[in-house]
Amino acid sequence: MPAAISAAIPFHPPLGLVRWRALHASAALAVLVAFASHAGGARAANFTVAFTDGQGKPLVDAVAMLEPAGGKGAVKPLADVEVSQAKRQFNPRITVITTGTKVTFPNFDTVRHQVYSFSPIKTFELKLYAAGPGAPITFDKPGVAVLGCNIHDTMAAWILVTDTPLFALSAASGKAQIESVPAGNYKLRVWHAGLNGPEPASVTVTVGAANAEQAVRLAVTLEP
Ligand SMILES: [Cu+2]
Repeated sequence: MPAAISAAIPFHPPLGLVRWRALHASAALAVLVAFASHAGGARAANFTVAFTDGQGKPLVDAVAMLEPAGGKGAVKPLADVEVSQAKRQFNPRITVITTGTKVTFPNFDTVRHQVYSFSPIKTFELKLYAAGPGAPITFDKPGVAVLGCNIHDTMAAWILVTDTPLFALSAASGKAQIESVPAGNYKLRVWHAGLNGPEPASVTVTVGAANAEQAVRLAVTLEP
């Protein structure tokens, strides 16, 4: 193995690169060589989306996703994802996972819950259960699953299943930072639980070697 390749490995491996390595070992090697040939190091940058709502205020819990313009590849499932119930609420209320991820629904309340989803990407109902780990559910299709509880009508949560490992959820600042994005052209998709109707149209963005920020305003007026 040439020295340049092993020298490139200590750089933060972009998530997309890890995926590529799993899929096409030879292709990933070629990418690593290309990275090593650039004096500045790995060509990856942080891509931040600054979300605002209909009033122009920072929008929390919005999701930014980058899909390679050349088409989607396979993604690895995430590990140890939980949507718990505590104080008769789901926590977290918004969860983003990659396709194939198993999610458990532990109950930390003394009351029993009955978690369900009628969403087309995953329809399920967990039988009434008391404190405990709950059964894992595998989310094997991309899209949005809306969760509810048959006992407590006010409980609601959303699981967004995506085919790209390049995603981020916005903080209270409205900013969603996707880290270590390999340089290239991407389709930027956005989502928020408070949006009515279909997902907003995607836009094409180019990620280079420098960190970049993109402003996105979503017509969300009410928190979900
Ligand atoms: Cu409940």
